Amino acid sequence: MSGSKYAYVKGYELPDTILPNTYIVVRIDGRAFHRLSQEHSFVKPNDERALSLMDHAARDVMDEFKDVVLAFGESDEYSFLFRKSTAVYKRRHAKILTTVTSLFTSSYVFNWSRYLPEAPLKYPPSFDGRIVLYPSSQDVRDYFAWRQVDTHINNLYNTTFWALVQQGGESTTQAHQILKGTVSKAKQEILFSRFNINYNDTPERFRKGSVQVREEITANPEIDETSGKHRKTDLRVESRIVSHHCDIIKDDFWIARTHLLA
Ligand code: DGT
Ligand code: MG
Ligand code: MG
Ligand code: MG
Ligand code: MG
Repeated sequence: MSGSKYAYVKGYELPDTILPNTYIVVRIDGRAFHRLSQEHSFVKPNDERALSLMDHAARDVMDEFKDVVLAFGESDEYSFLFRKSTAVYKRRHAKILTTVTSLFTSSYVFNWSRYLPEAPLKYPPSFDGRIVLYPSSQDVRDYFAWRQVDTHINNLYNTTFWALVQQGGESTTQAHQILKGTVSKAKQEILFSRFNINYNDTPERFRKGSVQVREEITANPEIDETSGKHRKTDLRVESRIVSHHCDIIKDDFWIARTHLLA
């Protein structure tokens, strides 16, 4: 085809290579999930089935994209961190973004009925996606801290809001009014004094979001008797994806997993 007189049009396709040596974060977000969650009767404020489906789709992305070392999910969004030196798709922006977004979406649809068998899909859901580049490991840590703080703020608000409505008999307007301008402490106090709910005892999945980590494990770590070292040929580094609902703001998480930002 390249020799035809039409081939010049290929020249209109512009390169879109991402800067080298920068961390690539892909964030996808459900399009109009306010409506999707209503049309399919998601449990308020958190639907464990829908969140588990998001986690499943994220793991499918990580199974295909081995350079994704970490993913964080909350609500209808997921962020994927590629290792800094990734050469996936020669770091072509559109190729990475569109493939991750469409794979996530197709897995979400493909697995829907396993997680929400009682709520058949009424129409095809979709996700938007963006790529953000971060120059330093501190930026990456701050990015994930930003998302986890967001999880906390939204969840505390939603948990208190729906407790007021579902258990407290308040109208949604009244609940909005009660919570207007309240700080975290006041919301926790409402939960405790009115509903005997200790916020810190509510599920970690809801408070902290979902963290999928690629852990590297060395298979066959046999020691050579004469040299006392691992036999190189026997060494196979394998990775597996481990799910957590843990703090990723403090240092501990990152200190225990230095390979994520290496
Ligand atoms: P967008 O992203 O601009 O297309 O619009 P939305 O509607 O997706 O808005 P967004 O992403 O800011 O907020 C997520 C929506 O999804 C929000 O309305 C609540 C809903 N949602 C997410 N997870 C759950 C859940 O577990 N339970 C319920 N009931 N709703 C959820
Ligand atoms: Mg939005
Ligand atoms: Mg959304
Ligand atoms: Mg969202
Ligand atoms: Mg092709």
